[in-house]
Amino acid sequence: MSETPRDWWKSAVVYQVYPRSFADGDGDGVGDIPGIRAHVDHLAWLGVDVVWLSPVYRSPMDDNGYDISDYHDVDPLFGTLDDLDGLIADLHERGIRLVMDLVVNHTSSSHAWFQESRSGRDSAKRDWYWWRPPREGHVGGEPGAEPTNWGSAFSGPAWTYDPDSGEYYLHLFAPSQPDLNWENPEVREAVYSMMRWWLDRGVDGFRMDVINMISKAGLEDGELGGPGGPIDTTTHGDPGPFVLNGPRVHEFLQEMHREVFADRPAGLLTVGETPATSVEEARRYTDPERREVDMVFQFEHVDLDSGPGGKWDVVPMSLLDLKASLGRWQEGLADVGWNSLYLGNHDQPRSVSRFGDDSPEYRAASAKALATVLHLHRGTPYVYQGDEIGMANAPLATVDDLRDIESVNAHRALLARGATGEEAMAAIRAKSRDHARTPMQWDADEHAGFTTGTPWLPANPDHVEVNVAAQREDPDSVLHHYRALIALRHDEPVVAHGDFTMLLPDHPQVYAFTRRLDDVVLLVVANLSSQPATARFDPTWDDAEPLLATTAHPTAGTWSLTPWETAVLIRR
Ligand code: TEU
Repeated sequence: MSETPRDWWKSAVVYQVYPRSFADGDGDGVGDIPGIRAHVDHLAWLGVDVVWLSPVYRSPMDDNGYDISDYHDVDPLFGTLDDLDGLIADLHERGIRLVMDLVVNHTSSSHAWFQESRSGRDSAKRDWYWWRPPREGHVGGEPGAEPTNWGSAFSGPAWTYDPDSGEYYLHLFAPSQPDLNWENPEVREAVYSMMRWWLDRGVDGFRMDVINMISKAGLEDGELGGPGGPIDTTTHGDPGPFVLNGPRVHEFLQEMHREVFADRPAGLLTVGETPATSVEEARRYTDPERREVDMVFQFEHVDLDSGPGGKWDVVPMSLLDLKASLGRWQEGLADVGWNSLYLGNHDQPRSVSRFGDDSPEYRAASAKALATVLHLHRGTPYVYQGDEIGMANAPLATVDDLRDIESVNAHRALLARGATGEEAMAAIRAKSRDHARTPMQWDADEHAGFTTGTPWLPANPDHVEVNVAAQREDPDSVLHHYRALIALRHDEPVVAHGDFTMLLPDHPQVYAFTRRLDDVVLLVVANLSSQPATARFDPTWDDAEPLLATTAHPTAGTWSLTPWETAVLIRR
């Protein structure tokens, strides 16, 4: 791999595996590493270059593995370190790299570091986490005694009281996810040494969970009543300004690069998950000269359907907003920096339900149209498991259908705020992370071929129609379309390296753009609506070479597009 170009990931496509829901090898109803190994040929057939594996480390699983209690072992639910070595070898044999999830803003409260830290105020690791006395004039444990008014992303306060030592610890997520104190150099060295251990073991990089939260600007009360994302700011202050993109975050990432990556050959990938990050900030994170990370996950387009009340205040999103947002990111990172391209992941509803039309009539067409638009942007596309067959949202009829800690807690908080049961479920149904976590649909069998046991979350009933086995047989399927898009990125340098120009920014139905590299120009046109659309483009495109089973035929520059129809043309 020593001859790999430094920016190899520009022509790569990443596939995200959420291990709990991908494939179950041992029949206990939970996906595992042997299950993934049984399906690596699916990934190779699809043609992806990299697998990002969501956490498989030892964990109490309060947040499905994003609460890690041992960074150096695999949780028995998912298998063993040997299984993981086997998976790395299986993938490498097929030319696919493996990127691990790195969750180091916080650990699990069961991690030995935290156990030691909480053992008393004199503990040698006390300062590895954020411990603070109760607010002045208050008695610890009483409401309002928290050191700041911050809310946590999973409802309730961001501080939990420890009666034994009389102090609170900070957790921006669940109480079982205490935040590490990156100000302490011992913490940073422990993280870097763990990362080196994994690279030495053969992994090819990291997707860094909420890495823009590791530097805290100060512990002061946050604003009440503002947007606050997942935080209920009617009851708690917004920690955002104090914890997002904090004063030392770039210094820490540069240090990490020096300590972990600088001396290793090209071929590794670093991607930072960075909620609430602006284009300007993203340029700083991904400017190759600065040596921080290769690319970021930004959140602007997945927050467009959040109203003034935050994540659960669901508002309609227009295609014009989506184009304006993604277009601004294309422009902002045109000359410096690099973006990850995604419409869904394990934290988001299914993209075909949210941005497309998941009715039987348009599910396949809209899944293909969204994929076409996304994959042909400038940036590195991420395929979330199941998106390649157009998997849709789960029914989620009642609160009993929810499993995710965020959804379960948000449901309770919405009721406490005065929402009716149906109002609360409507918000959850629009945004729940559980939608993305139903079992991968391999075939039409009872549990979609995911498990021989009872799945931890039921398979979406639509798996009898929507599954990998059926789509492999159908050259016109969503699955074959994804495969063709991935191949196109590998084969046509303009897709990876060309510049980007948005066309028709004010067209309410059509998403269109060109990509250009030297003399090669690609035109992408997509009707992202369930009604017919017309659009006009330069008539010189009339006779251009069609790619990707394009069927639309323009006449003198005028295009008539059926619902969700796309066209991709190339001129050389
Ligand atoms: O997510 C961080 C994040 O900002 C959100 O996407 C998160 O899901 C939040 O609840 C939005 O409402 C990362 C992981 O991807 C997520 O699965 C973890 O739960 C979270 O960090 C904590 O580790």
